[in-house]
Amino acid sequence: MASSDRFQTFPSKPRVFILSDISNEPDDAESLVRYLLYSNQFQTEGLVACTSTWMKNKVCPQDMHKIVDGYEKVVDNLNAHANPNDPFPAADSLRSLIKKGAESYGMTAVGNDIPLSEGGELLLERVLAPIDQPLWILCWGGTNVLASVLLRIQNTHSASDALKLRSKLRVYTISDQDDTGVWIRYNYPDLFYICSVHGWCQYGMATWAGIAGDGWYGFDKGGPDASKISKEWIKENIQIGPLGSTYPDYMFIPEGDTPTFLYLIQNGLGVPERPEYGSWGGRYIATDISGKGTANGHFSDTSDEVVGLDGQTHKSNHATIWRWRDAFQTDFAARMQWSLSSDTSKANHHPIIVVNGSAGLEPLHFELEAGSTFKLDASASYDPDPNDQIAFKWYQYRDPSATQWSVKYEVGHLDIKALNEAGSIVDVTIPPPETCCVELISRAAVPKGQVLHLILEVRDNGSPALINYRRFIIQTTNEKLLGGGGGAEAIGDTMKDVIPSH
Ligand SMILES: [Ca+2]
Ligand SMILES: [Ca+2]
Repeated sequence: MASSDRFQTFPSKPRVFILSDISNEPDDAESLVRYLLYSNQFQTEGLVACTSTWMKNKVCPQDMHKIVDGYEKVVDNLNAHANPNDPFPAADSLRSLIKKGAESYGMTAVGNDIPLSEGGELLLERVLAPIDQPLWILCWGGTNVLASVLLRIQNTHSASDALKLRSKLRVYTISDQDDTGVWIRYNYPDLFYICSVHGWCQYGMATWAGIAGDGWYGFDKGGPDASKISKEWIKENIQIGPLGSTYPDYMFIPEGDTPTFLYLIQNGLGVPERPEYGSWGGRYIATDISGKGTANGHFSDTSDEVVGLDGQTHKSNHATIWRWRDAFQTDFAARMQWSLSSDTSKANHHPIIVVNGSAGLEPLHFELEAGSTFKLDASASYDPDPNDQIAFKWYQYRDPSATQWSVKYEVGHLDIKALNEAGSIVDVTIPPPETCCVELISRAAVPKGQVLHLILEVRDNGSPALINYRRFIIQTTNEKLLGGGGGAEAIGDTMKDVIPSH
């Protein structure tokens, strides 16, 4: 039997505040069910029912309560599968965070003389709390609760204090679902704001649709595997037990809002402060690179190149999410099993990755000279389930290193060589300077070149099989300024011998 103190720990928990237009259609309820199965790795600070263009004049906090009632029946079971250091929150503590947002649409709830809703008051309190850790505001519907609080802060603080308060906020919105999204981006361009921006209601364009929208919206045909988002799979694996039975059947697509917290899940893959690094919640990139850096501002769509189910390479913003679908659906199903029984021998638990003596989930950073070789040793990794074996897969995640659309012309290759049969120890060779440490157009050698991303994926053989990740972020260096030459002043001249002519 697994000993619970060997289960994954979460020493730091992102602060999360959810704004949800729950019950405009079933999908927010579905997302909340999944969220609660991860709630021991978050510090939940608000669950606010809000409006959107799909439900303009009412809010439905009572439907959050129904799901928390289901959660209450399983929380003891869930705790049997959690490390004792990181228990799931009590149902009553979650209930106390459920509030109503404004019961009106968009900007009609935002103005100097318009009082804050009770959800707005709670959000304001959490923004003003003297805590340095960022507050993640996950927007599953309209954003007028957030807009009203930002305006209140502007009206009651000096410009510099308001800016400082905003600098603690991290927003991930599921497109614009009312007229306050564009107002927020226009008035507060400093706000860290992840959002696919596209024509009004053109949701098939949005990155988040990659969670499950390929069939409904008709993108990336043949690429994503739809087997684990079918109604049958969901019925069998998710709609089970007291919590799972609160998961409604989907109408359009399941869980369009879920990428907001898939992005924050602590599995070693994502780095929340860096949307361009990619995670289960997708990959986004700064819209404005004028020098504000990556700490704030708007992050919008980018793409990944992924080999799909059909064996073809698909390149799209949606692929930044659907590439992980098998893993995040399997993870969801495994956690729903936790809700059914406190017997740890009847469920699977995540492998724990230990690399070069480091057992956390945070990325490991290296500065390594172009052309050099270094060793990574993950052989101390283990699985807390006594009978599980673990397998190691190392790969370069190339897309986050590219500054241009053409990953294949731009990003150097890491050479990865297994040193033992298990594949738990590898030698990694950094590409030569001419491919990772020269400026794109001038081809001048630079002392610090590309940042390369290496992922270790450790999978167990439990049922269903679970994955944890570790990310290695490698700043390439070029002390002797080697490898330069052959550039020009214009990109076309530089690339003319590289790009095949037609
Ligand atoms: Ca929603
Ligand atoms: Ca296991």
